[in-house]
Amino acid sequence: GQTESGTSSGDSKSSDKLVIGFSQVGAESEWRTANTKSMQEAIKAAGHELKFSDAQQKQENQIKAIRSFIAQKVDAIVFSPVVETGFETVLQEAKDAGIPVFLSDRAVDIEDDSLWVTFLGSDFVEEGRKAANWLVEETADVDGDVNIVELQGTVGSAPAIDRKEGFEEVIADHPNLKITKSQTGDFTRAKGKEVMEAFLKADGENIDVLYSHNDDMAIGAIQAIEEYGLKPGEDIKIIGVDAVKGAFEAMAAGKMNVTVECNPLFGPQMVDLIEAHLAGEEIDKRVAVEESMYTMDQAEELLPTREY
Ligand code: GZL
Repeated sequence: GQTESGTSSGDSKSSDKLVIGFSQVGAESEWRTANTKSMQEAIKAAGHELKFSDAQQKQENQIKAIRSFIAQKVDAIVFSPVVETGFETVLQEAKDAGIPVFLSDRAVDIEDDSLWVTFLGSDFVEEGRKAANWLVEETADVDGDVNIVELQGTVGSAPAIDRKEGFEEVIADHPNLKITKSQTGDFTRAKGKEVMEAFLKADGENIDVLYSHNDDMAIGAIQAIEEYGLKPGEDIKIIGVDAVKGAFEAMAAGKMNVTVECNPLFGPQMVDLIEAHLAGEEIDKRVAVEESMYTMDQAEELLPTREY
């Protein structure tokens, strides 16, 4: 039919076919691979083209990928920064090239927030608070000290910094809850097992709780605890974060006590934000992902419903 100039009747889409560059941290955990899958499927479903880069958790690979997206003149860059610092220069280059950047999952510690359109991701400090609040409840009638060992995520990453901050903020009000050892396991099962083995060797008889910044490291630590001859979930309480399927399986087996959800399935939400921005709509600087917390007694029933 007759149309005004520049519009078309019938099946006009909210936006033309976009070319989106996605610089992903890596494939270090079940969470990460689920997040990648959610983004890939959402971009495909919306009819856009994805240029994907897996940085293998290396900052220099992310910088290279972003420069490559700039050179290819993509319409938008989605970026999950492996650590909070060291990206200012390359983000300025993207801004100078007129390419909007959308922070996914993790934030950067940069004053000039004109270097990104929005940050869509979880509130990691709140996740740390939830983990500690569960432990406060769990140990309410314990008089003596509760010795906690902590497996930190990737050093310098937003989730590692913030999950530690939120947890410590809550236990500060409970002097008998003590973090006796804390070391990074880089968010992987292998490293989590290795560090837990060292914790057990040093002081195995005095560990009451493991607080792990993600489920993958907790699953590695569970293997170490069993090989050491103790019962994970009983002799040592296990707290994880992410709520991946592996955690539900461990909880259903009675080897893990609780996992704080960190939802990776926000691909569709991210595509909506990109399309809205490119269509000229105002976008909030910070968009939080909704999430919960799950305990051992819920695991059996919920396991079949889990999508990641
Ligand atoms: C959290 C994400 C973290 C996950 C880990 O949003 O950045 O990175 O908790 C992953 O499993 O490695």
